[in-house]
Amino acid sequence: MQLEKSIIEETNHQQQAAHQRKFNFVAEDIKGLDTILKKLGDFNIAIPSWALGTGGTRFGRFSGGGEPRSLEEKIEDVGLIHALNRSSNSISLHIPWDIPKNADAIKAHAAQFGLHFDAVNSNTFQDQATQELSYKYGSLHHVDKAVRKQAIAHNIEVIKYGVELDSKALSVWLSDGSNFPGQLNMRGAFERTLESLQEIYEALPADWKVWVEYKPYEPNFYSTTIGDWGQSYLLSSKLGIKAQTLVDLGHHLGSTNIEQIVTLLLMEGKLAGFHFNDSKYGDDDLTVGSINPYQLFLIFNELVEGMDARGMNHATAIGWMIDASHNVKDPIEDLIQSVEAIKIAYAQALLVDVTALKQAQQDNDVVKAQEILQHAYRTDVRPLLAEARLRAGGALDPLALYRAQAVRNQLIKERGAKAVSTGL
Ligand code: RM4
Ligand code: MN
Ligand code: MN
Repeated sequence: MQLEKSIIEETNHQQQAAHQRKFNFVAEDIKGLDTILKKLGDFNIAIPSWALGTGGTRFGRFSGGGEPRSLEEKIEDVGLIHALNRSSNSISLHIPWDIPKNADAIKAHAAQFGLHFDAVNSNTFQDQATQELSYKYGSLHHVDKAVRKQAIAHNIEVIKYGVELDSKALSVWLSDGSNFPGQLNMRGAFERTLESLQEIYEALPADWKVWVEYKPYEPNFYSTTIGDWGQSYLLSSKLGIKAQTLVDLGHHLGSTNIEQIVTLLLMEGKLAGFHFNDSKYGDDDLTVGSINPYQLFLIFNELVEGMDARGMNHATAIGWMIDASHNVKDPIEDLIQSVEAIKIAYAQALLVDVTALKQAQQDNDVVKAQEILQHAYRTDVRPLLAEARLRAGGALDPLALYRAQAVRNQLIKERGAKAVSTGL
C-alpha cells in the first residue's frame, strides 16, 4: 500500500499551529538554524530488509501479522516509512534472505518510492538447503579449504547482486568462532579469515567497499574470530583502502566506551559506518535510543566533530544503517522510532558549541565542558526534526499518522495475519 500525499498534507495542516509554537520556542536560541535544518533534511538512515518482519528469541517468534511476503513488499514497507519521515531513502539487503531475481524490476519498484540500495550483506552464519558444505564450524575461517571456498564464492555472488542494484558496499558479519577452549587455533583462524577476505577484496569493483563487522560473543561461544574493533581494524588495514570497520552498537561488552572507538576509527579513515540499535545486556537489537540515548548523543558528538575536522559530508561519507529486531512491536513503528532517535542525537550533536567546548578543554574547565555537552543534549530538538520533515514533504508526526491511518490493519487485510517475512 501507499500513503496518499494529500493525507500527509491534511494532517500536517491540522497540526501546523501547535508545531509552529513549539518550533518558534526552540528555534529562537539556535545559531545557524537553516544550516542545521538543511543537514537534518539531508540525513537518511538505511532500513534493513531483514527487520521488516517480527524477530524472535531463541525460543519463539510471535508474528504481528501483515508481514511483507516478498522483497517487493519489503520495499513497499520502507517506502511507507520514507513517505512519513523522509529520512529512510534506502534499503540494505541480506542475501540469501532477499535475492533480487530481476534487478532492473526491483530497482524500478524501489525508485517509485524514492528508494535506492545501501550495502548488501552476506550470510555464512546459517546453512541453506541448497548448499553443499556446512558452516557448523565456521565459514571464512574454516579449517577445510573447500568450506572457505564456498563462503568466498557466496560473498562474491552477493557483490554481483549488489552491483546489479547499484549498491556500493559489501557488509560482512561472521559468526565464525569457537565454542570451547582448545577447539581452535585462534591465530590460524585469524590468518585464514584474512586470506579469505583478501580473495573477496580482489573481487570488489573499483568504487566499492567491504565493511568488516565485529562482535565479541554469541550464546554458547568461547571466542569469535573477529571479536572486537581491534581485530576488525587489523583485518581492514591489512586488506587495504577499500576495507573499513563497521560498528554495530550492540556488539560490545557492557560499558564499553563506544564513542572513543568510533572517533579513532574515523580519525584513521577506517570507520565504515553503523548498525544502529540499543542494548541493555548483550546484542539485544532493541529500538535505537530506548536504553541509552545519552551514549548515542556522545557518539554523534564525536562523529560530528570528527567529520567536520576531516571535511566530510555528514549525510554520505559514512554508512548509516539500522540493525534491530522487533519482537513485540510493529516493525514499522519500531523503525520510525529508531530513525527519530538517531536524528535526535544527530541534531543535538549539531547544537554543541564546539568553540566554547574547545576553550573549556584547553582551560581544563571540566564543569564547563560537561555543561556545554549537556546543554545540547537537554535541548528538545524534536520540533527541529519535525520542521525538517515538513520542508521535505513528510509528516509532522509520522507515528501518529501511521496509527491514525491504521496502516497495519490494512497490511493485514492485504497480506494476511499469518504472513511471515524472511530475516531475523
Ligand atoms: C548479527 C549482525 C549482523 C546481522 C545479523 C542478522 O548479529 O549484527 O550485522 O546481519 O546479526
Ligand atoms: Mn549488525
Ligand atoms: Mn548483531
